[in-house]
Amino acid sequence: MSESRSHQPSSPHAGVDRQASDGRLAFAQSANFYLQQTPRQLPSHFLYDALGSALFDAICLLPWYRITRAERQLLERHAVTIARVFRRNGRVVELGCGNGEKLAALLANAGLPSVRAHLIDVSGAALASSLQTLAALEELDLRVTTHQATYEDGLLALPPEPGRPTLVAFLGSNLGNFDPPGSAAFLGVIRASLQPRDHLLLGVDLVKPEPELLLAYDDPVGLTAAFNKNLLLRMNAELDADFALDRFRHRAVWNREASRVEMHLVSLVAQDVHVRDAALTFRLEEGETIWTESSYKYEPDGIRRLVESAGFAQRDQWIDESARFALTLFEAA
Ligand code: AVJ
Repeated sequence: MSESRSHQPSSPHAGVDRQASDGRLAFAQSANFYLQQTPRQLPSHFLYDALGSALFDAICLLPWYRITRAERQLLERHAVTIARVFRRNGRVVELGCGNGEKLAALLANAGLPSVRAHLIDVSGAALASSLQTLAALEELDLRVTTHQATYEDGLLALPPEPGRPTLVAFLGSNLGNFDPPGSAAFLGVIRASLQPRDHLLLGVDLVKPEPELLLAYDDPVGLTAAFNKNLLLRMNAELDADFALDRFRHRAVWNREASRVEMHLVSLVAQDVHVRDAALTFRLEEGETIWTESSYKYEPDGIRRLVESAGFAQRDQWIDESARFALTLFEAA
């Protein structure tokens, strides 16, 4: 399902060992499986092709989407404390680096002479912009390796370097995309990739009043709607599907019992759709939805319990009370 290939460094101070998963085949297989589930759904990492990554970057600039700015401020303020854990010859492994600005905020304020970084993202466009963002840190002797892969495949592709302190950075509330069993299991995968005394830096969005949550995921400008609908565009382009984008609308709902914001694509009419390269035809009823993302929201204590159950000990927690966002530092036990 995935193939490895190495290619030439695409930036002067980056050594690149990219593990490109075979995008289209994995996408076709997932579309076939998940679109036939009840309810119909798609894994949210498929939102991030080049256009999806660009739309997400734009969402981060919206006044209603406060995660990015709140986290950046916490990273800047506490960079020196955080960097202590990988100061001597260490490396940072970032899961879902996006445009690189989260890591740049940390490293620009950490006061380190040199560091190695492994960037893992499913989006090649995101990795390319991360390399550009990090290239601006001219003072720092930084060696970057990119891995175009899912989190799990990226972690498996890491070279074991015992003796080099490692910080896994899992920021931007990316953990929020996992359901509770999935997040516990994935934190176990992270723990298994680390040695005792390595660290995990986790940025997670907190529960807040429903109107704020809905504005963050259904913005009046329509960027989040475009981000969501781009998934249909992507299936049309890559899987020879025939979704009519004007027959769908974006919906965000706060599911209080499950503590998650859900994104859906609502079918405005009864319609038949074909996803030819996934060998799939199905009928959507009027009002039926395709569930495209969950963003789980946490309480500070819940973060501690969840991550400590996976074999970590909490060392520090910083909270932006206004945006309701938590940055937590854990040590592998
Ligand atoms: C990048 C997955 C953390 O869930 O808040 C933004 C993605 N979705 N607006 C999130 C997203 C809709 C974002 N994550």
